[in-house]
Amino acid sequence: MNTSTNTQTNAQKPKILVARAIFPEALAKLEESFEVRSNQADQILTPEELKKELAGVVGALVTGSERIDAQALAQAKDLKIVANISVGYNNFDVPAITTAGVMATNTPDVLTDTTADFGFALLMATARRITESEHWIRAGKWDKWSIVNNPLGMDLHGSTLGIIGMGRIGQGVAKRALGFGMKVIYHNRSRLSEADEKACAASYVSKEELLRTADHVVLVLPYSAQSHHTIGEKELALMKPTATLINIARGGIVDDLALAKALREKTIFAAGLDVFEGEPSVNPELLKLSNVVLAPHIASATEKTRRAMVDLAIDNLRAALGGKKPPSLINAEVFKAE
Ligand code: 8YV
Repeated sequence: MNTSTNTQTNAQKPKILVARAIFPEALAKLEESFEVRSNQADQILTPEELKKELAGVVGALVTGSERIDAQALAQAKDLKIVANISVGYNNFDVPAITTAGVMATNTPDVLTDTTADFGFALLMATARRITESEHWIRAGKWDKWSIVNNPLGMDLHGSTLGIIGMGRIGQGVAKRALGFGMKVIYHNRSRLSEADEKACAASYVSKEELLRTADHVVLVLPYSAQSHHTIGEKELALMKPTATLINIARGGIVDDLALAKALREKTIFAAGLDVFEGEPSVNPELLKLSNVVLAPHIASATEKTRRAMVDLAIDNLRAALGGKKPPSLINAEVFKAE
């Protein structure tokens, strides 16, 4: 951990924590207004270290890797805001943060299109066996063009796309599917308005119907105790043997062990995963399989979008510490206008 230099001016500056490495220019800008404890080494803090770092700061920029709960906040008596550099905030125990009187914010909107693009990239790579094909070439196995003995995939055009979780990113995936001539069905906690359904040309169906009829299933729902293992053995058994499953949501939404079994036994065709249970560890059973495309949680990872996420988190932090309502405040009840 580093503390910004120039201790003389630091004496008058509010103290903040930047729990993970961020872009140097963004850090330098923060150092103009704050005394910054920053983790440019990017080593994930242990819960004990995080608790210590949060004690004595008024604001913190964190990511999905930092769990913010009552234990982390136990000594954070001056803390006013925890700004997540992430739209998903399942790393936040929101009731505990609210009880501590701390504002919690996330980074919606700025990553919607980048994440939806990636969902589509993963879907295409999975259905058309792109990474498997590359491994095949690199292993020197491509000796001739062949009608039947080449990696044969599944079509996107003319197929049915099933989206579970139809928030901003889910709707972004649906709109992209229109350009591919796909029929879109979706399942969500609540049905979209007629106008939003029309904009995505998407029809609402039950989860069971979606799993039974979709050729490609994309998961874009937030993680919670209720969405844990939304896709397990029972749900995988409903899917077509020709179907693909794409998870750009969160690890834990899919039972990875049950998925590995379905892929191994080819009861579904293939899967594309950007997120994993217990990541960055990946279930070793998945690593043995060629019909799964693996990505290291990079759906929002373009430079432009990651910069926009950091900037929005900083806007949230500056607003909260300046007595203004942060643009993406999760627990509005904590905000008191000064
Ligand atoms: C983040 C994400 O990069 O925003 C989210 O919910 O999954 C990613 O964009 C990741 O959570 C790290 O904080």
